[in-house]
Formats: sequence, structure tokens, C-alpha cells
Amino acid sequence: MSNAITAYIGLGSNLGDRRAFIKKAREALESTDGITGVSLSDITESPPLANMEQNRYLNAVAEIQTNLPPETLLKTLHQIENSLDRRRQEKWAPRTIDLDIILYGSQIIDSPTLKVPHPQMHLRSFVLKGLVQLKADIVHPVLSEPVSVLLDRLCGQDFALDSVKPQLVCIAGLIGVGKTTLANKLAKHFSVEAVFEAYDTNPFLPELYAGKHELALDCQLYFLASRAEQLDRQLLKAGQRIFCDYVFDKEMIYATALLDDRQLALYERLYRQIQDRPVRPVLTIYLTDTPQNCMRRIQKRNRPYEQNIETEFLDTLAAAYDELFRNWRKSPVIELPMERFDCYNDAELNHLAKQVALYTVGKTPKDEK
Ligand code: A4P
Ligand code: MG
Repeated sequence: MSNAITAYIGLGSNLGDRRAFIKKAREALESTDGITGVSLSDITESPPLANMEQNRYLNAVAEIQTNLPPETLLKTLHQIENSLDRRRQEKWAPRTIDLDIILYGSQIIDSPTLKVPHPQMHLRSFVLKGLVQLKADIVHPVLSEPVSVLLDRLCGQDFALDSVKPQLVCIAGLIGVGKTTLANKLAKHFSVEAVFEAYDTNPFLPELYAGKHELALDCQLYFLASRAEQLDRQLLKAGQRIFCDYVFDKEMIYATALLDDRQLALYERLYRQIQDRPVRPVLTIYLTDTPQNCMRRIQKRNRPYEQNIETEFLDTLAAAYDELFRNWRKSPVIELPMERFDCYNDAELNHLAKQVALYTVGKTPKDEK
């Protein structure tokens, strides 16, 4: 076929004989004029997005070669859906078959009837797994990242954009890695607010770092209370982006590193009572760097009480953060090694902001339209 474009179609079914509908849709694609070279990924099963009370879905991704223009391809997919008994009810209703254009070459299309890349493909493991299996190095045309990297960000979970939730973006990582600077810069970029950890108001922190270990529990309780207050559901508004220079879950990392066994047992009892109350992030940015580099930044910023921090302490925290994000299920995680990212470089910051925009709901800054 001359001038053929490689496109990717998402197939999903959660009604009737799901496997048979996917098979029939594949056959229909194969017998369509203007489509050749159809290959189908493995079929995966997952619960419906957003905890909807529906049957589980079977999903797969098809790679096709096509010379149909995008709008014609969309019409063809609708015809196939109709021929397979798809009834169009409300959005996200159960369906015998759903066929979406995931990618069309590297084109970016934003018309009233068609949005490509599919606006939520990067949030769905069931789409990314299929793409990675077909061709792991396909690059997302807006995010400029290979689909294998996008899949890693989800830790096997599926997420959905939800304008009813506060659009909390948390920045995590070691002391001195650059969380506050980045939270500040992203908040400015989007002209929204940021929430910063209350280290300068914690009355116990300077003495703790000066060697008064008996104040460790007081210090942790102060942080626990102030973070729970800052990330309170009542205060963070639905559909509004807000940047925060910590993840609430760091609480247990610090408590484990700083408290003795009896203190930790008491602290944990309180923590368990409130751990589900703070707003969950819709996106987490995990900044990583060597403890040595963090140490250099700590020395440079010269907060007196931080100067006693030892590299071994940072090593312990680094291992605990890695463990936290290996098992993270709450949001997509963009891991950002600081040796490859400079937030003072406008191009790099703008690229990150573009990514943040796609993982969250909210107005796009004027200069990006
Ligand atoms: N449209 C815009 N862009 C596209 C595109 N790239 N591909 C327009 C296809 N259609 C696109 O779609 C509504 C309108 O979207 C179309 O008329 C088209 O002009 P639809 O198929 O009629 O309705 P829908 O399926 O309810 O909406 P949509 O947006 O396709 O829903 P999604 O995103 O497909 O989500 N959970 C699991 N586990 N697996 C799933 O596959 N799918 C959905 C539906 C929900 N939960 C799921 C799954
Ligand atoms: Mg659809």
C-alpha cells in the first residue's frame, strides 16, 4: 500500500462474548479496504475504569497500516462497532466493542470529533501494555516519551482524568533534591498555588537536628498534623491544579528512620487513623539524585540545623523512597533523575509542564495554546 501510515487501534469489550467480539473486530479490520498488516496484541483483562459497577473489560491493541485519512478511519471504526451490536448510550456505558484510534502515525489531531493521540492512553496500562508488546519504542507525539516509559509510570494500574478531584501534583525525593524549587516553578508556570512543607515553622526541628533525639516524636507529630491539615479535602478545590513539595506517605519513611521502637509504635497507630484522609495526588513527580549531590545542595543552602545531616541518613532515606515508589499505586509517577533535568532551563521546564498538563485536568497556560 503506498503512503501507508502505521496506526494503533484500541479494542475494548465488556458485554456478551467479549473475546468473540474482539476477534470479530479484528477480522472486520482485516477485510476493510485501505487497511492491511493487522497485528493484534495479547488480550488483557481489567476492571472498568473509575470503579464503575460494570463487567470487567477485555482489551487489546491492533497495529494497522492504512491509507485512510484519520476521519475516514474513525467512521470505519464506528461502522464496525455498529455491525457488532454496539449501542451508543451514555459515555462509558457497557459495550460489546469499543474501537478508538490510539495513535495515527505521529500526528497530533485536535478536532471536535477526533483527538489523537487518544487523550487518556498514557493513563491506561491496558493500552500501553498492548502498544509495548507490538513496538516498545513508539514515541508519544505530545509527551515525547517511548510507550515503555509511559507504562512504567503506571505501576500496572489504570487511571482516569477526573475533574471532580483536586488536581494535586506532589513532588517527592530526598532532602536537598530540589522539590521546593520545582513546586514553585511549576506553580508559577500554571499560575496556581503551591503547598510547602512546614519545616520552618516546626518548633522541634532545629533542636532535633542539633542532637536532641528525644524530640523526634514531637517533631514527627508536628509534621503529621500540619501535612494532614494542608492536604485536607475541604481546602483543596475540585478540578484545580495545586503543587506540593512532598508526598504525605513520606511520613512513615521519616518516622521509621528517626523514632525508637516505642515511639514508632505509637506514631503508627495515629498514622493509620488518618492516612486515608489527605487528598491523594493525581500525579507524583519523583526527583532522584545521589545522596552526595543532595548533600552538596544542603551545604550550599546552608540552613544551620541541616548541616549535621550525614550521608548515611540520606542513604537510608533514598532506599526507603525507592521502596515506596516500587510499590506505589496511588497515581502515575514521573521519575526525574536530576542529572538529566535542570528546572532553571526553560525548555526542560516547559517540557515537564506539558507532561503535567496531560496527566491532570485544568486550563492550559496561554503561551502553550
Ligand atoms: N473521539 C475523539 N477522539 C477519538 C479517538 N481517538 N478514537 C470521539 C475514537 N473516538 C474518538 O466515543 C465518543 C466520541 O469520541 C466519538 O463519537 C468520537 O467522535 P464513543 O466510542 O462513542 O463513546 P465512549 O466509548 O463512551 O467514549 P470514549 O471516549 O471512547 O471512551 P473510552 O476512552 O474508550 O473509555 N475500562 C477498561 N478496563 N477498559 C476499557 O476499555 N473503556 C472505557 C471507555 C471506560 N472504561 C474502561 C474502558
Ligand atoms: Mg470509543
